[in-house]
Amino acid sequence: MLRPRDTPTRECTSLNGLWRFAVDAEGVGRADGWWRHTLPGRREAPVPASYNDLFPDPAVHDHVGDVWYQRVIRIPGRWEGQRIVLRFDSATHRAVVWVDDTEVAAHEGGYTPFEADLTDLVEPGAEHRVTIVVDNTLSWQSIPPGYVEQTPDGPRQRYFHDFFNYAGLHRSVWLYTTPRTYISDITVFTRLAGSTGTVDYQIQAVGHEEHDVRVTLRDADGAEVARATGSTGGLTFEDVHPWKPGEGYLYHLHAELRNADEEPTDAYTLQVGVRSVAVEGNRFLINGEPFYFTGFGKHEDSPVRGKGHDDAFMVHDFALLEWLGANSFRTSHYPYAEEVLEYADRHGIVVIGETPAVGLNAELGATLAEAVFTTFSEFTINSATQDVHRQALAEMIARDKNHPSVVIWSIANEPESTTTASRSYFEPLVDEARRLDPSRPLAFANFMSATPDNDVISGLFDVLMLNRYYGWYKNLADLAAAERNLEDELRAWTRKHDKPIIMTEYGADTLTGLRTITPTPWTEDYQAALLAMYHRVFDRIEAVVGEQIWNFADFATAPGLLRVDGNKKGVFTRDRRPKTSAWQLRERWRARG
Ligand code: GCB
Repeated sequence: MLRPRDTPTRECTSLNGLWRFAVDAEGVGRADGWWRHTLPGRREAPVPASYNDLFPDPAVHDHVGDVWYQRVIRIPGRWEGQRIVLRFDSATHRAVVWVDDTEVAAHEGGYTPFEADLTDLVEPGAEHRVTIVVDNTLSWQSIPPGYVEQTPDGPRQRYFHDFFNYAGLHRSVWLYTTPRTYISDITVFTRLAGSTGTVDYQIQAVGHEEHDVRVTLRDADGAEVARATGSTGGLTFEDVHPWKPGEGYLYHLHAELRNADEEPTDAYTLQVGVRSVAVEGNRFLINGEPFYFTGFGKHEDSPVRGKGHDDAFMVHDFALLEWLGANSFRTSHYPYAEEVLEYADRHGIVVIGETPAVGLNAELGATLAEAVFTTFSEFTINSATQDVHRQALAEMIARDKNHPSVVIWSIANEPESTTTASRSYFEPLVDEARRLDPSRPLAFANFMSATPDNDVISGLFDVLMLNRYYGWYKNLADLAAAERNLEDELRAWTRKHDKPIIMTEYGADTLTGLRTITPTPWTEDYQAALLAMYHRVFDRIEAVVGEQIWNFADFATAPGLLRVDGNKKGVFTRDRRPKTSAWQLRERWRARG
């Protein structure tokens, strides 16, 4: 799925800014046809942003169900004859969209884009009312899953993941044009052989006009390096400048449709990084060279905006990664805004892309939602959930397949993985991911109680990603025991599977300013000592090819006895001030070069 862009044949305008906003506390808006009129009340909400923290009102913060956004747009008069598209980069977790009185789109899943073709509905030069209802409810058949408990005081949302259920329009909204016959998708796969680079491409087009496809590849300075005709093909060229961790070199792939008179009728330019990714035994190779991941599991999370994308926080977070010498992060626990992946592409930061499938695990349900259930059953996570998961996976791959920064797909975070039911659930999803993208290694983040002895799904995947909390949820305040247990377990994994291991989570909640000499949990010193202990162990085990600390920054969660105004495992506070461990990581990671 292509991002909207201005090109010689396309125009793109942002619909970000203030929209009218209404919380549908009684759940009557759909029945009453709220899209037909101006929304009730006087509230406005910024897009992009979560709505939860905007108003000092628990009824908004903890609302379960629909909220409505609305604005009037004017279609530029010069768009006559063009195809006109409305695109939401995300609506969390599901949405229905109307233009004036007509429903134009519906979408399930909170972290991938969707579009509506408005060509036959809108009039260039005229004003139209755009209304979107966004539902934040999590159910057994949503990804991520959850359930709504009906209490005497109203509905309460329960869920099995450890971050606040922020909702709303978290990302940009666009109105854009394409010609009537247009390039609908581009897929590239890249290869390297010595100094020869190859970009295999497929261009999809839609529309009635006869056309030829022209493709030109230019280097970062604009010099042509290869060209081809036809909707699929390979561009091979010498003296390739590969995309590398730490150096996001990008080529420009210009795709053009030409009509019978040889005139360009549509044009789109995609940034392409030429690199290869492979797993060989217990090594992870980028461009044929062993790669060691350093960095974090992150969240899209900041004060006031919640999960709303923010360019200032994005640039700052990447600058902090660079300051630390970190080379990678995981998009825990959902696909991040496309701006983030494009930034990673340009700056050579390596990304593990994750689906929103988090909390598919009864053990976590018991601790995070005091809920007792069987993970996979007819009444809980079932084949309908699996379909939604498959769709989320497919939409993530469709959106992010061309990003050189993305080197692994993570299918889920900490799902149940020790039962035959879990195997039956995941096997088809793994097959589907391989069919959709044969080029990238697959993984999932493994939960602490799934050990080499009882795990039954890791064999399906290419890389072992382990989330471990020795020294925190186990062996609290006993780092010596934690060190022994961590090392024993890692060695057991290496005996069972000849695969690279990335520690995708380890860490300790830490309150900034709390200091100690004795090993005391929640202090800055304990976090630093715990991380140092993990690093000693990693350095002793060859199969460990990466360390991603949980978490980059403190983040908001649902209330919990173990949560002090959110999860405090950040190496930075929520407003991005360093804790003691940041300096220690900087020393370790910068020394790796
Ligand atoms: C985990 C989860 C992550 C939590 C973290 C924690 O295993 O993957 O979402 O936030 O532990 O801090 O408990």
